[in-house]
Amino acid sequence: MAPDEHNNNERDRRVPDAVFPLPPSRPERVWAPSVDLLVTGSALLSGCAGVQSALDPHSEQADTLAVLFWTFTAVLGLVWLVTMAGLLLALTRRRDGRGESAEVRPAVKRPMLVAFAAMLASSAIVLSGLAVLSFGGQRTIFGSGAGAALTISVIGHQWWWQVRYEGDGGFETANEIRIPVGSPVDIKLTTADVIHSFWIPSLAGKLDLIPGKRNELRIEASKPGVYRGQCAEFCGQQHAHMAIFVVALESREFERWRADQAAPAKPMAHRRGQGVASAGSPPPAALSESSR
Ligand SMILES: [Cu+2]
Repeated sequence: MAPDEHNNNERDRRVPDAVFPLPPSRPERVWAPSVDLLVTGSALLSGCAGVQSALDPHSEQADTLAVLFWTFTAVLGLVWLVTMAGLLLALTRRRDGRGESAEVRPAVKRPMLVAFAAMLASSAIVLSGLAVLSFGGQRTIFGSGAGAALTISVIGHQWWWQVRYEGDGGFETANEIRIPVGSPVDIKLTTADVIHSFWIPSLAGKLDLIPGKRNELRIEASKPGVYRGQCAEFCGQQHAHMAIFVVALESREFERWRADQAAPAKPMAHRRGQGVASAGSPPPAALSESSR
């Protein structure tokens, strides 16, 4: 008996098929592009709308940011396509085999110089255009000062938002800001501990809350509704739960709510049965208002 045959027989005795059965043969998976595309497309598109999306703007500031985003995406996407096409052309183009560089061939040198100058000029034009657009957008996004209908202080804490309505009859809320629709509101941002970042994607860009400093942001909702925000700077273990809701109300409804908040607190007996709001969950009253 040959040595290999002996070894095979030994292995067969030690490893019977009953102990290690062969896996059943599986039918080859057929790629279903329609299902895959549907799932991927749905996942991508779900990020383009909703209560927390920079691509679903509901204010002038967020509109400006969305326009900047789509303009940059379109222009830079086009630049990428042209660059890839040029690269592909350079890789696949046949050389004449003489091995001479462009510098020693006058017939090639001039077109190369023209192409180089065109690329340099187009890069300068594209970058300058995007820079002008970007700086122009900042004037809208960070415009503040005269004309604000309301000033609110927001103080970041680990891990909640303290909201203080300034002026006569001032009051405080937690994790919820109510504003009148169509009126500019200035928000002063400070922090009581570490760096946080205030971001309501549907209403404005993000702005950091930095210890020892005060930043200001203007928001103006163009439509009533509830807009979710999120701390956008990692600030500790519960950072992911540090949410805030902006509730945009019609002017009359806002004034009624504001007067109610500024009034002396009612005895607890009248408030029995009402829940306590916490960071990460939308205000029940606000949601019922928005679903009307
Ligand atoms: Cu945070």
